[in-house]
Amino acid sequence: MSLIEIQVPDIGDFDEVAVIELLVKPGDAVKAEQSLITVESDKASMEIPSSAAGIVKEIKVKIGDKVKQGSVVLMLEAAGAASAAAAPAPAAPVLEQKQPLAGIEYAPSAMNSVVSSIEVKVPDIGDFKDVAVIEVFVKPGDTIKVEQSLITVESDKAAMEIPSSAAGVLKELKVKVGDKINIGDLLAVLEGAASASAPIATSAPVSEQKQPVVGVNTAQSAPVSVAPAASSTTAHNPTVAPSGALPHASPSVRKFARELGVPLEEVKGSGHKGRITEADIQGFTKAVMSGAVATKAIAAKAPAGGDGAGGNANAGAALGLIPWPKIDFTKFGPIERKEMSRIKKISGQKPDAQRHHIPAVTNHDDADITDLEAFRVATNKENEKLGVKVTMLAFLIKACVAALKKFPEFNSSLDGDALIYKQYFHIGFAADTPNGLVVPVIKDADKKGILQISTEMGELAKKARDGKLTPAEMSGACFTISSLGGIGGRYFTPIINAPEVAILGVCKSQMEPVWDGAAFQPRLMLPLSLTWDHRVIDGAAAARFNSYLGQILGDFRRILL
Ligand code: CAO
Repeated sequence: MSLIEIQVPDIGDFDEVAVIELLVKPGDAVKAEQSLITVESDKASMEIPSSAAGIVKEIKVKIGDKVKQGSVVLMLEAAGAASAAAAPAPAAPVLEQKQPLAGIEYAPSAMNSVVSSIEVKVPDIGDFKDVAVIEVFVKPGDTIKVEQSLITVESDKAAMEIPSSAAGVLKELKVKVGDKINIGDLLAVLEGAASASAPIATSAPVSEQKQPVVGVNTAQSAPVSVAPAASSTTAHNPTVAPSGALPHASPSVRKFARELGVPLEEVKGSGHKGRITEADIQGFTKAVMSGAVATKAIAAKAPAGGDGAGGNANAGAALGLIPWPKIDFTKFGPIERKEMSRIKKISGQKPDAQRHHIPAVTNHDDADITDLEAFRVATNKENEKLGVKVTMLAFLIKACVAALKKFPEFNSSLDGDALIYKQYFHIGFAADTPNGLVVPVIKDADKKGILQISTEMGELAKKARDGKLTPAEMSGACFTISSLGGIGGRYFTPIINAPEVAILGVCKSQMEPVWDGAAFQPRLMLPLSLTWDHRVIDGAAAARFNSYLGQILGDFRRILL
């Protein structure tokens, strides 16, 4: 009997992985290749097997310890000469013993022709918890490519396809339609030929893995599209068609429908809980082509029988409103009917409903930004070579953070009879994109300077225009600013982006004569429109908030006070 050290083998590129589980204890008899501990990096978790058989004498690590290749895991009393002979040199890599480690796909050099089991886990899907699986694209036996979509999940904010982080043959699918999943959950086990590729982390590589494809723009992408907190008890069940009758379909089915010009809301879904499948789109298209079915657009153009109704005649019925009038506009002249983009539909319908839930009031005011604008222009001149352009909106974000700090109820949300006061300062800004309105969020704006905010705004606005914002980038705002300053107008009434309780609308600044007590002076005045939820904020507080904003914008040094 000899005492041998069992060490951490070659675990690829992972330095200093944390021990998260001890699978054996002193006195246990272990076999060669039996798992001893589980370690986890930010990319993968893996079990470390024993390189020899014997009795565990002493465990040299504990949960939370960081280990790396060569670290001693435990002392083993080797079972007989044969095993002792099989005991590896201290750095004996498990890989050389052809022991696949769960969660890692090995480099060809390490595994030769060994087939490994690869765990595919749910990657970073933003803040979304317990999202429902609504569609499964693959079945056991399928050959899966890296990045191939495996399933679609849907939260109340977005539908997204979850891609595979590895290639291989699908051995086992661990989820089914209706399951709720979270980041890190095991999705599938692939059997990957070791010759496939260099090591690929398969355990939810948050930053390294391609973002899941966001197929449906999020509810929060529109400044007013999130259900108000008061109605959160009737939260959207992702597997049931929402009452607004928005069709349920995966991003790829939506894309397919868009390519064919099929109005999704007119297709009857045959999938789980009425979900529209690709076959439904094909069937609908065939039916239209054969004349068996007419789309609403076709019906509207028909000389007789078509009512040409715009909008949903029943919309608003749930709110007790009179139905939208059905009008045949063709009676008055030529028309063209065009489907609205998905974002427009969301950002149009939900604010409408929300206006009826929230007693919203708007205060208008002006801020004298003469000096601030001069400072902004000078800053941009100085920073020309940095390539960062500072716009008024960056100053507004900073000014709003100061006002939110001074008036915390503006940084709250209703939760039944209670108010949730947020101690973080994430500011959303409405961005106009070719597909409609979205609201990217500058996170922790209180901790960032004007230049950093400007840089982030530029990046987020570009992603918004390219339709590449992730759900996480559109979530979590405390307060939203909707700036039409680059376009024009004087004042408007922005609609609150619930569950936020206020929103600032900003229009184009212009030179105005302002009385200074002795004479009129030309001053650059910025119109501010603050809409607030009267259940949380009262008129006096709103006037103070606006006036404080004006003071800061009038003299930005006040932000330091
Ligand atoms: N007064 C006068 N000029 C202003 C201004 C203001 N309040 N705000 C911006 N400008 C100027 C900028 O300085 C810039 O001028 P130069 O090109 O000469 O430097 C120009 O207008 C364009 O600015 P911008 O719009 O590109 O930049 P921004 O930071 O002000 O706004 C963004 C960025 C993404 C918010 C904006 O492009 C946008 O999409 N706005 C629309 C938001 C919207 O649709 N709101 C309505 C929501 S409710 O339906």
